[in-house]
Amino acid sequence: FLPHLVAAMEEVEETYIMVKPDGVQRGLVGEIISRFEKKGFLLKGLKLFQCPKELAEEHYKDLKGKSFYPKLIDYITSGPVVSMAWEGVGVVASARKLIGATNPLQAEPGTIRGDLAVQTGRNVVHGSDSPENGKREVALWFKEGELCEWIPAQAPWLRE
Ligand code: IDP
Ligand code: MG
Repeated sequence: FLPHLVAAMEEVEETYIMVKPDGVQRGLVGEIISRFEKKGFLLKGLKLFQCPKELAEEHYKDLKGKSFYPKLIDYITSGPVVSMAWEGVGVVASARKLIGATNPLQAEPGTIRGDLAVQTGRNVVHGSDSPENGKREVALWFKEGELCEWIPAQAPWLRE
């Protein structure tokens, strides 16, 4: 049992990260997972998954009505995605920074989109935009029993 982890419990957030179908087709799964893994966040769930239309619509319900919405649903359901749940203090905002701006041409070099993509409609990765949406999306994409509670061996070397 690691007291320093328990002490930080209140601040712990979770985020839903997804390699979109273009990232999977382009062979970027390992590269993208690796960015979060190396940063030091905790992987709690991971699966290759063909997203049904209803789930894509629920996930992107806030964007319903946008001109690009039908194409977005087609894109997300066009092939398998890699779904991930990551946990950590400040993980939501930090993951958004690692991902970079929505438009890959505006995303900074060093970010996933800045390094690996050229167009908003093919921006390779999703990350939750708030702790509330992180919880909502992890619960939406993962069933009970698909998430692991565990303490990685490196935990004492990541947080004092
Ligand atoms: P985010 O993924 O950076 O949070 P959102 O504004 O939440 O960006 O949009 C969700 C996703 O919808 C984007 O990642 C992108 O795939 C798609 N999208 C957003 N705006 C456009 C657009 O103007 N054209 C095409 N696709 C878009
Ligand atoms: Mg968003």
